[in-house]
Amino acid sequence: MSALQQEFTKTAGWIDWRPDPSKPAFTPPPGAVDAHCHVFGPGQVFPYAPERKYTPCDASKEQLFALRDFLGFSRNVIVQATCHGADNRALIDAIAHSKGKARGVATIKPSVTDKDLFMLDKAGVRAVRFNFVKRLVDTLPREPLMEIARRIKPLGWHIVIYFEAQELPELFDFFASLPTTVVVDHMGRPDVTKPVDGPEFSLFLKLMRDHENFWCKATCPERLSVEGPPEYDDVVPFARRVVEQFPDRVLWGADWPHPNMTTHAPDDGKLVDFIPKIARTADLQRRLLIDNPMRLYWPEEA
Ligand code: 0GY
Repeated sequence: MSALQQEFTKTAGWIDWRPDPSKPAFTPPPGAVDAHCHVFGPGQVFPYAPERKYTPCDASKEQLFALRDFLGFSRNVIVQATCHGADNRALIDAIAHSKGKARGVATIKPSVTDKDLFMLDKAGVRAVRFNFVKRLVDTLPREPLMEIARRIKPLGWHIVIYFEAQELPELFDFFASLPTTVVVDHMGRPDVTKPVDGPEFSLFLKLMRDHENFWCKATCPERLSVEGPPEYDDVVPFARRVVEQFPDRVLWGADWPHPNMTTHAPDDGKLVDFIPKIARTADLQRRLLIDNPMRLYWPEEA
């Protein structure tokens, strides 16, 4: 197989995103932000990173914006996925074509220059992502990450961290020492077969409770659920807990195009219908979908 063919061969077992989501029964309030989604390639225009651990199927900005409109959202926060490494061109291109309706979370290397940071900021990036999920990235040394944290702080950016619950005890002190606002992807990926009041999720809640600079995304029932679609009910107690305990520090996102799904292709309409189950009042929904993401990503309009 040639190098070019390899570039476009999707990882075995990977399920494509659904082109035909259902129309959600829940109507997001006007101005709602989908604060966790990705763009992939297209690989012919924005090649995937040589160091990637998986090759996705393409998921373009046009497809993302069409989904945004179909689901009833107004804005996107596009998060750099590991398959693009620290090459943020697809992300920047998507933001540039969003008519101000998208902002981004980039991945950067310690070698990034001040000029690069300035350009990323101008382009609409408002955060960096540190990924600690071992199947997705090689282990990241802490000191260079802390150096990146120090350098992005003056820009007013925050840090998005992605890790799995079993890694939190080891990472806790490092996370607590980060000097900016920190947003945790997918509630720190709890094992939802364990009790919501058990030691594992309690440690995550402690991180949120003791450190007011911590926020989290009440996202990804499709990844965390053991019961599976369409209800993902086993994830509800976890997501409801963070939404109700930290109503001003939670975000929601669809996670389209759902990288690395091997069990099922999530129906994005059903994922939107998860929102009223975890945010049970109009007030909680407004904070989750509008007030909080606007404060973080469009503070000049919030
Ligand atoms: C997600 C999930 C995943 C992948 C990435 O950057 C990535 O490659 O984020 C995952 O496989 O859990 O929701 O962003």
